[in-house]
Amino acid sequence: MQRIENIQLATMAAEETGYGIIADAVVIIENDRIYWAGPASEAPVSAPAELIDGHGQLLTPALIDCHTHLVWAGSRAAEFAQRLHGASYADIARAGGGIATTVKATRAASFEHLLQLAEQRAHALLEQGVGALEIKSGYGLELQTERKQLQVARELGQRLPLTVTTTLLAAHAIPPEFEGNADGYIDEIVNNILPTLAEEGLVDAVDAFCESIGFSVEQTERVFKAAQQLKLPVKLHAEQITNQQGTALAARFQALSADHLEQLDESGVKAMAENGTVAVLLPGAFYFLRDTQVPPVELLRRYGVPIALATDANPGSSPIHNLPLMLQMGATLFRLTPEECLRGVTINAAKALGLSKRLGQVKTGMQANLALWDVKDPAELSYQFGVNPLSKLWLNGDVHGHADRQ
Ligand code: DI6
Ligand code: FE
Repeated sequence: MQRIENIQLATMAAEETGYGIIADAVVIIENDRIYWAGPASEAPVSAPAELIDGHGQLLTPALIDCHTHLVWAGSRAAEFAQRLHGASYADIARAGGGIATTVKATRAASFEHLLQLAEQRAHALLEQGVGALEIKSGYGLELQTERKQLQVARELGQRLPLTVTTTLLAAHAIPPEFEGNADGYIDEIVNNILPTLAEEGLVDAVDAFCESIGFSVEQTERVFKAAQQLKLPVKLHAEQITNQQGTALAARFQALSADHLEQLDESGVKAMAENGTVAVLLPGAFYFLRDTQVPPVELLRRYGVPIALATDANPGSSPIHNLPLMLQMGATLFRLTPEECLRGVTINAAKALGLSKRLGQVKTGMQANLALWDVKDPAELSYQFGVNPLSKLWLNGDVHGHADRQ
């Protein structure tokens, strides 16, 4: 047992808003679980435990990055330079670059090389206090490479103390083999790629890119129906560049989340609220693509849609492996409050992954994924950027990484 004392605790357990602060708290860890968490004055006398003095620092759930494309090879720096000469993200995609560039490099890369690249990125997140992350495929666009990406994701979850969930994003772009035949590729996904990889236990959720430069609502629906038959939850890249009404479709399939959402309208927000779909906002992609249309945060608030924040770490639209930066960008670019930002990478991120029974809050019975921060006010986590305030990280009850600064 470990007994953490002398801490300010942000349980993040309040249902609607806020941090769920307990000014002088105790948290008791037994093996990989939280045995007890609450005010020091009510703490049980525990069995002999290792005492940890938190020195008045802030304890929160370990952070969760609920939308990443971490497994990829190659570089898109040259395309970034093209964008600086005036080409748009969509122009580059239409000219055969963009996602297709990364698909070529990822198909050619060995499992070991992909693993090495992804491990470096995941390790960077771990050092920032991230304890769980979602990893999407989508740079293979054929069975073998989609499998390779998901296997790398699973292997990362074995090698590192991170909780990794996998999402099949085969419907990310049309592969060269199916050029001009998007429906043929959707056939291949629903008849072969999805059932095969689901059978192999590699798929925790299914995603698609519903967009003018991606897949139509009808094509997305076919993928969702196939996922539903396999009893897999869905999520969607929706209303990022144009409004395709993909969010309403996702909500109809009780999607865990709809992500990006810059172009989302009120009917989509309403559909999300009615179906418990989380809004995953991705300020890194908004920033890197120099988008100007901010997601409808006020509407999301008004309808009570839970908001999560994630890196969208990927080589094309968000080459950013930094979740704390997303808190600051969530606040500066989307005007989220610091409470909303922290909820966005804890309780609401857990909801977006379907893991809210285990992760994202500090309460009895949850996985002991905890982060201790050398800050007094939790708003510091959305305010300062560039100095790492993490002083201790527990994952599954074990202390990890980072220098212990106490
Ligand atoms: N939307 C995004 O922002 C990423 N994928 C997607 O569907 C971008 C992926 C890339 O450009 O490589
Ligand atoms: Fe994405």
